[in-house]
Amino acid sequence: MTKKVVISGSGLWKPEHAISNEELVAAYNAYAESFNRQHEQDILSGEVAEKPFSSAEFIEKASGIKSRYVYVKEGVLDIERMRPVIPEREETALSHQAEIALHAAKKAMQAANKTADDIDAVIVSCAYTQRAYPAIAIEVQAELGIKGFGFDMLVACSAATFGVHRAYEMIKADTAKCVLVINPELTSPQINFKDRDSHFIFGDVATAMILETEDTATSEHQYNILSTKAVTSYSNNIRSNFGYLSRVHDTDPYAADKLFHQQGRKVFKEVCPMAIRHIREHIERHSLGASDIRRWWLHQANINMNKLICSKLIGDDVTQDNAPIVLDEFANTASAGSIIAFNLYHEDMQPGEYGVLCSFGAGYSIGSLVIKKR
Ligand code: CO8
Repeated sequence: MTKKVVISGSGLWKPEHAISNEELVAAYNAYAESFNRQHEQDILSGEVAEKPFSSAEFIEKASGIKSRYVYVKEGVLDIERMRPVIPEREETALSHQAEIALHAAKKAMQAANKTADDIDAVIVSCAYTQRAYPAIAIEVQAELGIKGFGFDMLVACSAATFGVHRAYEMIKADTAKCVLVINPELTSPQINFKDRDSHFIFGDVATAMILETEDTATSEHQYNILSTKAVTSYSNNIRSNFGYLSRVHDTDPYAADKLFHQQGRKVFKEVCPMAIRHIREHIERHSLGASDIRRWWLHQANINMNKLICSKLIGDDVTQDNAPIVLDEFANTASAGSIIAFNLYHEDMQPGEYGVLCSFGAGYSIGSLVIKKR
């Protein structure tokens, strides 16, 4: 008998610190002013490019972002530093990323009515892990007292959906019965706060989901996963060159190319049509049209991308109710955006209603799930 796999709970953890556009722009502009003053002669001779100023109005209009959460605020707005102060912890202490992963995991377990004994696999899937090994997932597994196995995986913007895909397949294949998928998106250490074009884009957050079979699920809100769909297509337009070879390249490990950087316009133009095609093909597999979908939990990178994608799929009737936006409060949280939207906007779904969860971005990568409320 084919097992029906359900999402039986989700969890969202947000840091206690937030930075508004106004605060961020004030710090960046003070930094730019100071930089330009210090390099006045080189700027005049054309050897150094003048730092342009940022604006809160531009950020909100171009991205839909008003604020972002940060794990640590100290240091980010200090123009002598422009990066958070996150002290290295002892090897025997809980790691930063495991800590935020645990916050979201516990909330998802509570929502799904699960204890550690019910879970037999942990996937930590996000844009960056703070170390290569031991896996953050295994550290989380140990902290929670879960038997079985855990592993980390990285797929940038699509890490969360691809992680849920793997959990779905593991349950289908009977290699696990109940899987905890966590997305501890600690993005702030990789943001170039000295770069006007990208300093505003990202925020920190952690999300989690529990997947299991229909026959073990007891939670109030359950969603059958009808199918998953993934595609990747190599692109250099969103990139970070920081990695374990940084030590041996003998180049500046703090250089701008070691941090997140992108060709935002190109990304916009190339990813939107890919995402529209991908979602259409996915729902058509179930003989569903856009009007059959009650809710779209889309990737949260940029409000204008979501508006464009939704208008092509749904038409004029795009609302916060059918395609929720969380960018204003959270900014782009790498892979976690669609899971945040799901977490905040799902309890009113009625049995039998369909939803689409979809991520799109770096790689390029697109991952989607068609789900149905039980
Ligand atoms: N303030 C004022 N003006 C600005 C600013 C600013 N901060 N930034 C740019 N401008 C100016 C530009 O210089 C330009 O001026 P001009 O016309 O004179 O040349 C003008 O504003 C317009 O600039 P753009 O064309 O660049 O502006 P856009 O309207 O395209 O908006 C965006 C820029 C918001 C970046 C937009 O292109 C976009 O969102 N693109 C898609 C981005 C995207 O989806 N990226 C994927 C992100 S990757 C991801 O989700 C996960 C990656 C892994 C995690 C990384 C964690 C760190």
